Amino acid sequence: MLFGRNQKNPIKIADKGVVDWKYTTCGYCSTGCSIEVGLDDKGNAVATRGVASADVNRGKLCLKGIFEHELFNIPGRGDKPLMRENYYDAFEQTNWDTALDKVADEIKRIQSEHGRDAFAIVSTGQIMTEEFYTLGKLARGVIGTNNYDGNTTLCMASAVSGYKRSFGSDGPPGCYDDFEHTECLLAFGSNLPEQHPIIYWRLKQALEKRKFPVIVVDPRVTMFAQMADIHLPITPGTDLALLNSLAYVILDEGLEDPEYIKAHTNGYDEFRETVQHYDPVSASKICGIDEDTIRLVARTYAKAGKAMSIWTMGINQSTHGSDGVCAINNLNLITGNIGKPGGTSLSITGQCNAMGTREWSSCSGLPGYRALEKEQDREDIAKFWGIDPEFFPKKRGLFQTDIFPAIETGQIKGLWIIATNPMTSMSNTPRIRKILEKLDFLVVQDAYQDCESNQYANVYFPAGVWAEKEGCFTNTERRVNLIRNVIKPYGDSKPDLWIFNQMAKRFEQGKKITFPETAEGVFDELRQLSKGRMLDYSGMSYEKLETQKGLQWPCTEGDETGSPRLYTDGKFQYPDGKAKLLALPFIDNNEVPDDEYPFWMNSGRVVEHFHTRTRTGKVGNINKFSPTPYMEMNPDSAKELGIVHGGYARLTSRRGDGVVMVQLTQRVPPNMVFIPFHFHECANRLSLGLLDPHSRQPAFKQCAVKIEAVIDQQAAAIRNKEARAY
Ligand SMILES: Nc1nc2c(c(=O)[nH]1)N[C@H]1C(S)=C(S)[C@@H](COP(=O)(O)OP(=O)(O)OC[C@H]3O[C@@H](n4cnc5c(=O)[nH]c(N)nc54)[C@H](O)[C@@H]3O)O[C@H]1N2
Ligand SMILES: Nc1nc2c(c(=O)[nH]1)N[C@H]1C(S)=C(S)[C@@H](COP(=O)(O)OP(=O)(O)OC[C@H]3O[C@@H](n4cnc5c(=O)[nH]c(N)nc54)[C@H](O)[C@@H]3O)O[C@H]1N2
Ligand code: SF4
Ligand SMILES: [Mo]
Repeated sequence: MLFGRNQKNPIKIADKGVVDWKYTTCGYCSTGCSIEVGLDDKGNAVATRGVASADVNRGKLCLKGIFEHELFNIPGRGDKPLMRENYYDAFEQTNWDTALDKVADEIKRIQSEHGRDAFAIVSTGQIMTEEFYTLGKLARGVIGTNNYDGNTTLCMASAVSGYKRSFGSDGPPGCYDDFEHTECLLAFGSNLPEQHPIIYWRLKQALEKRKFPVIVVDPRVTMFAQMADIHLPITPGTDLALLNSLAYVILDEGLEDPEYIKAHTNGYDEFRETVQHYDPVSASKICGIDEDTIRLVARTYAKAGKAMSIWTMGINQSTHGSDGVCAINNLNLITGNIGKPGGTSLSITGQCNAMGTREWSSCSGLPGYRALEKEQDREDIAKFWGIDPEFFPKKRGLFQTDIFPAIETGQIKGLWIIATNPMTSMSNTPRIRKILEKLDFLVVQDAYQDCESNQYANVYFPAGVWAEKEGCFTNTERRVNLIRNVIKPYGDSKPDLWIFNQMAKRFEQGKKITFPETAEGVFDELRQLSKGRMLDYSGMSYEKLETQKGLQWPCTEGDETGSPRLYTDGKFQYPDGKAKLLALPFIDNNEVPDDEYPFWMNSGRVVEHFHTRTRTGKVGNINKFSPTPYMEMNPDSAKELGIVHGGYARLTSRRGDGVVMVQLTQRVPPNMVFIPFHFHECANRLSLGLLDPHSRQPAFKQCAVKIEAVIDQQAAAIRNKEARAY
């Protein structure tokens, strides 16, 4: 007789009928995993697998990558361009020429009636670098609007701003290989196991070979916090006070690296003066971490010899996000932990190509980390594009989070949204809805026509998605990866590059500038424009990117391969080559819980979903893990309010309300709830999103709510349906 496992059927791996595997790169998060998509004999994408020889993922993929081939042909994809007079009319299908002509005419009309900047463009971190560069050329060189920005203002803006303030330039200095060398890892507001599962796997690999302390700062007991040696459950929005206090202990106990400070930094005296106010006893009252733990962490970090910090949205999405980033950089500068293996200040990026937009989209300036404010940069780009430098503005225009209020005040009349879904992803969506309704003209360019923002569009452009196109993404560690075109775009949708090129042809300026038709042709312009610069691409080619599975910039002409780290020689991008130690007083300016709204509302992500779920919400094998809007709540607080596990609750903030299912868990403290922001029905109907003064990034993670049990589940369901309809 057979027992146990012998009784079971043997595992069979389904034969998907793959006849060809094609190389590409994952299009979700910024980890940058190399993927192969399997095609059957009819050319359908039927499977995905990780590429074993890729340095980033070494054959591994996370849940989202494993099912990525399913996103091409799912409900909601845009097939034909759509048009309508008013957003409340029904859309009608049209052809590309009519839709493109209409948009070009509306842009020209709005600009001639209200000025060039009255038409705004908001893009993304999720199209190819070549597409970003082309859009920048179109926005800055052809249409000529200065109100051009991207959703990276919701995401990486604080990191960009912090790097610029500390080091004189954007550019994450470290890499994943730093885990193999470090003696201490300090992570702020990052849930690596869920949000960057393969970077986390790289960390675990390093830890298996060699033990080193892992310290996680997060108000929730995340999966990352659970594996950490020390978890610091910080009071939301107070990381800056903690960081100043770590610096206090390091200086007070003489644990700093005086030679490094002297040789490579400016501003020490003022910095020292400011951190004097953050002794551990005073700081613990602000940040909620006891003074002994602050001392222990400071000593562990400073004495490690090689220590690295990583951070993500827990830092960036805060009213002092930029200061938080600078404070992390301060910590690494005073301990001499920049540019050495295992010693770095590494911002973990978000979207697959949030880096590419920073480098090449011209959103905040001009391509290749050039600035509108610099005459030489304006002249160089104008010459390269063949236009008059006077066509460029002399300073950057509004950030995404200021563009929307400028629509409210009537300063901006028309908007083009590309590969982002602000109707779900921006804070205070009841206000965003009114703003979108107020526009004279809205065009939405998205791979999925059912994204919420499209409900307010006059014209919809159906775009190709991910491997329906060709081009590059830059990942967290500055690695430029290639996305090969695996299958042709769905229906009559078109690559974003094609759409931008067609639009350019409809403008006078567009006839002066040349627009390469292929992604590789555009890449060649990037190589030329990057030569000799910090982000040098001149040693790269598509072929080399494919054979080496990505190359890290700088990669100079003649170089066999890329460079894993920046600032290895201690020379920074400020004119005198020194980094800045910045004095950063903590100002408490958040909306905090009070008697009326007694809970913190924290928001973020879960492993199975990506952002506004236009993709993962429709992939059955992923959506099944969390198909319903829900929140994490502490069982003790739930009991007091008569709320049960699996029941429903209504949350109300000063902006709006939302109904969610309740998951009881000790992951959150009694005075906090955590809501995955993936669902349109909840998090951002409530969030406040106060802005960081430097980066203009919203504090998505801090606001106050009240909570009540919802007994009538049917009423809750109707409520959510209504919320969706808006
Ligand atoms: N599965 C999945 N992966 C993704 C994404 C996705 O949507 N789904 N999105 C990608 C993108 S664009 C991004 S930007 C990244 C985001 O990646 P992460 O930033 O790691 O993810 P979040 O869940 O937004 O936030 C991380 C943590 O910040 C904590 N936090 C909240 N407030 C504070 C605070 O005041 N201080 C500190 N120290 N921590 C705080 C939260 O409790 C949360 O656990 O993920 C990328 N990867
Ligand atoms: N409360 C709260 N809100 C948040 C956050 C939070 O932590 N809490 N996080 C913020 C962060 S970090 C981010 S990055 C934003 C993300 O916010 P969004 O950018 O609004 O989210 P996505 O769902 O990724 O939107 C991308 C859109 O592009 C489309 N798309 C995908 N690929 C392509 C393509 O190749 N071409 C075109 N044309 N379209 C494409 C998708 O269908 C989707 O509609 O959300 C922010 N909002
Ligand atoms: S870790 Fe990120 S890049 Fe890698 S497979 Fe998952 S979603 Fe894709
Ligand atoms: Mo992000």
